[in-house]
Amino acid sequence: MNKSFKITGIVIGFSAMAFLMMNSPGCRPGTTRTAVTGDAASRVYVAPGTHDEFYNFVSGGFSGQLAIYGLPSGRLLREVPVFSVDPESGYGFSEETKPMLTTSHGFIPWDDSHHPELSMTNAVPDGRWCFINGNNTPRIALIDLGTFRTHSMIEIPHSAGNHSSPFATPNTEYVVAGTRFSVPVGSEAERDVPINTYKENFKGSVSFIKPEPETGKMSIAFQILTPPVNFDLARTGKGASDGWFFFSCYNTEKAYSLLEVNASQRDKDFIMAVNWKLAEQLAKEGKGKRAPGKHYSNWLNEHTHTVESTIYEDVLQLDYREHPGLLYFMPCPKSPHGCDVNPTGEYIVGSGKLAALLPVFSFKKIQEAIASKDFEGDFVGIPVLKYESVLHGEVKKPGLGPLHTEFDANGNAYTSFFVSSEIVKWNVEKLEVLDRVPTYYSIGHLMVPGGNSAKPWGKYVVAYNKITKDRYLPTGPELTQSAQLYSIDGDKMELLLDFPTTGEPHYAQAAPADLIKPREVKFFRIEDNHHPWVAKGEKESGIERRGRNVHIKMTTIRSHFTPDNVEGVQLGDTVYFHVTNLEQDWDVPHGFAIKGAANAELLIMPGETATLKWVPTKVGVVPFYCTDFCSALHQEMQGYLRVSPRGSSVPLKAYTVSVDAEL
Ligand SMILES: [Cu+2]
Repeated sequence: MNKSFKITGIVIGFSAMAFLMMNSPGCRPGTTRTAVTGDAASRVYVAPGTHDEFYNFVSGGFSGQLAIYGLPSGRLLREVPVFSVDPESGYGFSEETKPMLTTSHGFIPWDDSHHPELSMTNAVPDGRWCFINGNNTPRIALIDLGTFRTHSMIEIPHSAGNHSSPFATPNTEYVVAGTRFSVPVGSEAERDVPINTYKENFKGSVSFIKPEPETGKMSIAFQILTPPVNFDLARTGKGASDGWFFFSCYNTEKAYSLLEVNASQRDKDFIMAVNWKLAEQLAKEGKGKRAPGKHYSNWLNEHTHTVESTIYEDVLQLDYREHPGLLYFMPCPKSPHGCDVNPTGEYIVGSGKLAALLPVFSFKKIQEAIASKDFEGDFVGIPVLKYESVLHGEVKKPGLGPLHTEFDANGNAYTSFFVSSEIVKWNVEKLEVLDRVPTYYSIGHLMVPGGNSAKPWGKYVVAYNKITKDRYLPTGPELTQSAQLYSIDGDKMELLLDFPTTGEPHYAQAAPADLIKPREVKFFRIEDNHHPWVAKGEKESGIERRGRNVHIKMTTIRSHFTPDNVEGVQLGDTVYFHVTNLEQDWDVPHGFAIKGAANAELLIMPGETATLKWVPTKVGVVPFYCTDFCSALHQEMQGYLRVSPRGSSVPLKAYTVSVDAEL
């Protein structure tokens, strides 16, 4: 594979780098043919009827969702709706799910999701939950891997652009949220300030979110306001560095306009080290202050199948200026993106996306430098450790535009290079480059199964790419984005497979199927359904008028609704269809849709109750039907609802007519 350009042995200036960053994708070879070894197909082939080895949890980027693929096949298994409404499942449209997307700004139907993070036990993914960040209206969501549903979501006050998120501590004590944009925080008067007072009035923040181990409900344990920098990514310490957290920061120039240039002036930005065990202790000792900051914590009650919201009015804040030892800065060249901790926890790799080298920091040296106050000064009151004192070493000339690093279990690191479009394998201890493979085209994050954990499963590295150009059949002005699977079993990486993705595959994690499969919920037990409008059998179905609201308790089972005839609804009424799926078998959802609904369908899982709100707009008889092909008589699964003029004397009734009675 010839590379179309190669720059080695020179330090390129910013403008040249910017030029490359803009233009490199177009410089990729203009062919879809790639050197793939002869047996690549057999190594990704998953025979019909057999399962993939890994689940791959891939962010949808600006789709706001989480997509689930099998590896090594690259087959799309499911798209889990998280931050964006989903008409397919009724997520964000049913009355039960609307509260999940409710925030202090009101109902928000979309977000931009970037980084899936599996919950961990002893710094290894445990297969229970997958977290993901909402970037735009700062939130973190928790997806239950028993149901593959969004189970809880928390809003983060005093944050703007929740990019550096949601990375978990070794036993999922916390997931973090570092703000991408610093903003003025505090009272209205403190927030309504000229933008050019950035240096004086703007603040960054990092928040530590606590998921309750039993329920998955989330709350903000504590928050630290920081100098006005932009946080990009983060990783927890583990093993040797357990108790610490590392955040990459850029814009230490404190620019507030034309960041492309103005935030790229300094040779080095920072990685911020947070002693989170100290912060936790300070919080427990009551050393923080509660600051106003309204935010929602939303949680799916599996017994009522309904999302409940808790509204918090304030948040516990710790002031780093009052608590020396909480935060330290390590200089890191240059606009660091990735900030990744190796499996032992001893080494922290900074990936400065405008840097021509990869610095590797030693946690032991960081601790020694802190103990001996080996500082080169401070940045807005936070001690800055001396670069040379905390450095394990630098990987020289690894490639251009390093972004993100993951690890295997054999002491090797894999770093993505956006500008030179490649994955580079290198040895962490020796800092030697071992191998490099091209990607098509511009790789962002990469992922090794378990590659951020204490025990990587390895086997593959997957590139999550932007800008695919000619890899797939064209689809109009926008082409699909893409992932690429490489084997890392041997000394040399080998490209095995390209697969297209939904949305932007920003980042991903993967875990063995055996860790997830035994957890799967097959159906919800009808006895455990405590929805206020549940009908646990057809006899409990019915209809009730409460003023202008009409509530219909309806059941579904193959292949009919009970009731399926409704009369007495009038124009001006609002009708609530509370539909309980009575099935108690795996994979038998029923759907519900009614003509003219300004809404999506309901897709109701076995044993679940869901509610569709409908406001009729015309007099007449309106059909409703099941949308999910459920049996040979699915087409017969239907009903009628009669709408009469307002004030009509038609009595309200709901019924089903048996064969004997009429036909
Ligand atoms: Cu059906």
